[in-house]
Amino acid sequence: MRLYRTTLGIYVEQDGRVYKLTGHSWDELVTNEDLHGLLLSAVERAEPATDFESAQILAPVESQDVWAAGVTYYRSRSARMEESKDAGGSSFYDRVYAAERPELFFKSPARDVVGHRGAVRIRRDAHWSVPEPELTLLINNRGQIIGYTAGNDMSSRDIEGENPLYLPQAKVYEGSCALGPCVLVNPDPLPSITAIRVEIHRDGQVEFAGTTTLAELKREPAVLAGYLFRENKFPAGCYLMTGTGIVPPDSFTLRLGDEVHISIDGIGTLVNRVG
Ligand code: DO4
Ligand code: MG
Repeated sequence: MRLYRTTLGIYVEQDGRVYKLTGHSWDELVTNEDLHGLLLSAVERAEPATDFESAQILAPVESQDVWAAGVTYYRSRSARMEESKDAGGSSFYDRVYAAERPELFFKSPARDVVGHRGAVRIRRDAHWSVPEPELTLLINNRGQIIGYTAGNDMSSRDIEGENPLYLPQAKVYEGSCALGPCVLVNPDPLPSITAIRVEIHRDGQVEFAGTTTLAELKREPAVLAGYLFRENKFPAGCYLMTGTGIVPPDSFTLRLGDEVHISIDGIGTLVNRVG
């Protein structure tokens, strides 16, 4: 079942039909004891909605801040070791990839999350910017993974490569985090064959395309969520991006006007223009 937050309210999609969900705020749904069960019984009682097509999709967020995991794919480890070799990156990225404790960092307050068809941004003081397509977990206030969405962890590679202490500036700025288009509500882990794809469109052509699968993700989503909830409380739940396994070649940098398409099996495609 897929859950959409829109300008006309909250909708559930099941087996190609869309139903309007009334009487619940987004935060109430995220913190419900049994969201999957609630949606199943709502869909059984409801008539298919007729106004979904005229609704504008919003970011699937009310009070959920976004955190992110890093260096969870071998491709990310190698790209970062290379970009930061003058700053000693040949050892610390390798060490965190192998360590028991994952890299976790704060990515975005709820208010700044960009939704499907919104504009993401590249920093004006960066000259090497990339999207990071990431499976993103929706975690309830009890630390349980209740759903999945597609995420874009926009990053400035020159800034993070210069010095690891610049990571927050490379990662956390206005327009740096996009989520959507919906949440796949599924209490079960996703299969390892789940594909994550990105296409970057420029002037009507595909400038870069890449793909990976969850089989390449080194850490279990539940383990990442467990580390995030150690010594932290999230009364409205939160999102956790699980890291990127797709890094464009070093010659690539995003430009204004590019369009980033991130597709994840079972979820759909998140599209954002660089504005
Ligand atoms: O350590 C830098 C950030 C890593 C990251 O965002 C990723 O691997 O996706
Ligand atoms: Mg990332």
